[in-house]
Parts: sequence; C-alpha cells; structure tokens
Amino acid sequence: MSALPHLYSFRRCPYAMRARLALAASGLPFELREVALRSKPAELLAASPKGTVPVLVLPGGEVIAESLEVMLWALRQHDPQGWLEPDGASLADMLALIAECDGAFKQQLDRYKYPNRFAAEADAAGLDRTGFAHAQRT
Ligand SMILES: N[C@@H](CCC(=O)N[C@@H](CS)C(=O)NCC(=O)O)C(=O)O
Repeated sequence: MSALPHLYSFRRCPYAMRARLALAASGLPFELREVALRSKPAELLAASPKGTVPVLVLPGGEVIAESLEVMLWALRQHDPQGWLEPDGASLADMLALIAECDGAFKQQLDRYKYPNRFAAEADAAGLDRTGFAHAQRT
C-alpha cells in the first residue's frame, strides 16, 4: 500500500483537473497516476468499479471516487488560498456555484459544443441548434 494518497487521473478530464487543482492548491503531498481511459489499470477498477476518474486512494485504503469529494477532502485539510470560503462568500455559496457549473452550465455547454447530439431535443422544443427559437416564416 502506498504511503501517500494516490490519484488516478486522466490529463484532459475536467473532473480530474478539478481534483488535481484542489490537491495542488491544498499543498498536500500525493502521487499522481495518469491512466489511459481505454485501458484502465486493474488497480483503478479494483478501487472503483464504476471506472471513472478521478479516484483518490488514501493510505488506509479509503477510496474517494467523485471529483467534488476529492476537492473537499483536500481543501478541508488545508486551504491556504481560501477556495472553500473566499472573502465575502460562504462554503454554501461555493457549493452552489459548483452545482450551477456542474448542472445548468454544463448542460448548456454540451448543447453548444455538440449540437448534433441534441438535434432531436432542439427540434422538439422549437429551437434551432444554437438554442434560439426558430425564426418565424411569413
Ligand atoms: N461525477 C464524476 C464524473 C467523472 C467522469 O465522468 N470522468 C470521465 C472522464 S472526464 C470518465 O472517467 N469516464 C470514463 C470513461 O471514459 O471510461 C466526477 O465528478 O468525478
């Protein structure tokens, strides 16, 4: 078993980025284990059978398999830049902002980035693929 927490990560995954950023901001030592999503190592799947990254495995064997939980685990121990409670805002404010980014913002971002995947939904709602209402034809 590793003496340091180790983080299974994929470089371009935004959720893994969130975990890496929070760990870096916390200053806590950890071992980074970059993986290829197409051939996930058996240790990753043994730790977290759902097979997503990031996954943080603690020295005692505890597994944290959600990026938000990794972020909170790290910053609750050491948060020198005050990410969880910046000046003028509370932890509840920060969690609400994250929830908005993960929810409504991500939903709209996906529709902007991948309009063809959501064409049927846009058609049903009377929207064109940019999210604007279809122009009235006279
Ligand atoms: N809710 C998870 C989402 C993690 C997630 O979806 N990660 C993607 C990569 S960005 C993943 O591992 N997908 C599995 C795969 O592609 O096989 C979290 O916040 O940690």
